[in-house]
Amino acid sequence: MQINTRQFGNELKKLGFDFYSGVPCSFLKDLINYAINNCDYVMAANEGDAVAICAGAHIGGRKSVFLCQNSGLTNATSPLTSLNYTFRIPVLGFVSLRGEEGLDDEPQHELMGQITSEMLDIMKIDWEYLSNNQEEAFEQLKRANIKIEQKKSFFFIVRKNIFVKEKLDEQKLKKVGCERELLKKAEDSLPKRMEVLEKISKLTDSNMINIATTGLTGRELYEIEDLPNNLYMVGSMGCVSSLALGLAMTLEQKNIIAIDGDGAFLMRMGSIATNACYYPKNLFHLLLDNGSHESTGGQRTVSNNVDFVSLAANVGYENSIYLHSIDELEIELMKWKEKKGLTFAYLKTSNGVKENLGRPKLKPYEVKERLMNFLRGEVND
Ligand SMILES: Cc1ncc(C[n+]2csc(CCOP(=O)(O)OP(=O)(O)O)c2C)c(N)n1
Repeated sequence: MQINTRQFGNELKKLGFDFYSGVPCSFLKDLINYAINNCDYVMAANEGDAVAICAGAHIGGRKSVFLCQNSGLTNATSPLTSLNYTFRIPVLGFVSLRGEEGLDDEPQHELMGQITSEMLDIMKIDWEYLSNNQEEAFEQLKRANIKIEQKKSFFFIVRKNIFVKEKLDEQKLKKVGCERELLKKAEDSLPKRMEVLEKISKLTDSNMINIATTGLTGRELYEIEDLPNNLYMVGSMGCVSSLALGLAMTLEQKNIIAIDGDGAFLMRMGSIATNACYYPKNLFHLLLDNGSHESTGGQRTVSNNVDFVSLAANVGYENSIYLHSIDELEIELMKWKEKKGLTFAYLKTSNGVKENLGRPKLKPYEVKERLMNFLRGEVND
């Protein structure tokens, strides 16, 4: 028996799931093809990015589906454990079961075939094997939806040959290119990260949402002013712009600011190609480069040879700008609010942290709930 992929996808749609992100697996290709043909589907560079994109879409009010091969589940563990779990952000997952015992499969899938369900158990994610009986599978979807409504992630493990063939329509990905690239032309003024964040906080209006990367950036933004339109992404290092992408795609009227660090940016650099490919015009991606992992003791990152502005320009960010000072940041941010366009802005900063820097008193999920209420217009700043 097999599931009619189109009817299954439509059933998911009826339950509200129409935003997908993932990295393909041949066992899931028909469901992925359905999603690409009929829903919003973001082709992520890495499964971890996909999880964060889905999380952003959830915060923006969409019900999202994550798809991956079981080999890719390993790439997704950081955001599943330190973003979804920590922030109580549910995602409906479909993970294939390559390497299932008894299946003649490739050697690289052997171990994952044995531990896929255990990995989900360890991550405290509820799961079921997806039935190949369509009626049963629809019932499973209903049960999964209840979990999602309860803000708990739920995964289906998908064996071989479950889905009926669904052809892939021609994919139209727009060729994007950088229209405005501004390279370094003066000395860097090297402000402290806290000074930059103070400026951003001052410029924040009720249409702007600030998402701060892992570590000191979030703590400092919190310390400056704990706004309901801030999110401090305490874990899932490297996922800030992916989460911001999901949010920007679902809330096109809001201005989303992703505040990144060089260590975090380098950890998931493939994500910038995805950001550029979907070119949300309401995303401003700011990279504060202090050349180090300051949050963990100031160890050097490998950013010193990287030309980030050219990099972002070459993957297709519409604007890629070298900032030399906080004043330039203000000018560019104000300009962007008027003109929009996916923007990468780069500012070198110097190290130095305030003594007794606080940590958010609210729990991460409370910060997220507050942001979601804010977005629904239920909280005023
Ligand atoms: C996946 C993962 N690896 C490592 C860490 C530990 N960690 C937290 S913050 C941080 C440094 C981040 O560096 P950067 O993005 O440059 O920001 P900075 O600390 O300099 O502000 C590290 C390594 C983590 N939270 N998650």
